[in-house]
Amino acid sequence: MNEKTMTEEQHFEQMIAEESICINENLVYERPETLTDTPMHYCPGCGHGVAHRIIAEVIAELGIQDQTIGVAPVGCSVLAYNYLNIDMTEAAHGRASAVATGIKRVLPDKYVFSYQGDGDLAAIGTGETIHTCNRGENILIVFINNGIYGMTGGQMAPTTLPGMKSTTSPFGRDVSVMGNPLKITDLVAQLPGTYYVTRCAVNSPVNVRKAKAAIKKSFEYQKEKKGTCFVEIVSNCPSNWKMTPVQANKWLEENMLPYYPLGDLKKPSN
Ligand SMILES: Cc1ncc(C[n+]2csc(CCOP(=O)(O)OP(=O)(O)O)c2C)c(N)n1
Ligand code: SF4
Repeated sequence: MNEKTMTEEQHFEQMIAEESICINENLVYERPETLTDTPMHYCPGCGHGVAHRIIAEVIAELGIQDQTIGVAPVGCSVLAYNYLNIDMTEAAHGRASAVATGIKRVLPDKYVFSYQGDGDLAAIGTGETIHTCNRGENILIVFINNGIYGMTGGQMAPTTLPGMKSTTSPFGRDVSVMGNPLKITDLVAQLPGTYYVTRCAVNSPVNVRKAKAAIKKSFEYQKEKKGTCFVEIVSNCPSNWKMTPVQANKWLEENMLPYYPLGDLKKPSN
């Protein structure tokens, strides 16, 4: 039967058989091939899952699945390699940017990124973070700032807000005793090796879209060998903040964002 003699219905069936159209005409959302078909272990509403998703979408959209290598941290996202369907390795706590440095130097044509929480990146890994950025390693560092040590039960992190309760600051962070929160993103923006430094969030659809755009730009800059790109993603930890996901995102907006304002901290001039 040729196309001219087919009924509309037969033509439609043939298109489905040839997979030239999608069976669900209303499909607006599907799992990119860069995410494995694995249920994530994250608590309901946790920002880690959203951050994984946007990284995966960017890698799929840029068509660099076979050319990308990720470095997972120690922290709640220790199993990131189970979810991102790309080459990934694990680093000891805090050392992800050093491991990413090694990978990028050996395989300079690969797209390399580290994915790190605030305890990982801004406490135990402070030295690696600063020196990686100062050297201007041509990698992307994704920094998930949820203001707390999530995996180990909610201890105070360098990013914990003044007055914020954690298991090790049960009456709230007293800066006169416990020191000030460390705005490490502001710090690395001052270093000559960083090319693009920005702060995003994943608490609302518009912020998720902006965070995705920042990650995409960073991979594009990496292709142009511009130096270190650093994307902070202000995230939540409903479990250790002891809130529902909705409360956590509201709290993030009202408390985290005034302290960690969103936007570019270092923007390429061209
Ligand atoms: C060398 C070493 N020190 C301490 C720990 C314990 N530890 C595991 S995860 C973690 C904190 C992780 O917090 P963060 O990086 O903020 O990530 P989150 O879990 O909040 O995503 C700590 C202290 C460890 N695994 N290894
Ligand atoms: S403990 Fe916090 S950071 Fe960890 S998965 Fe649960 S909500 Fe996410």
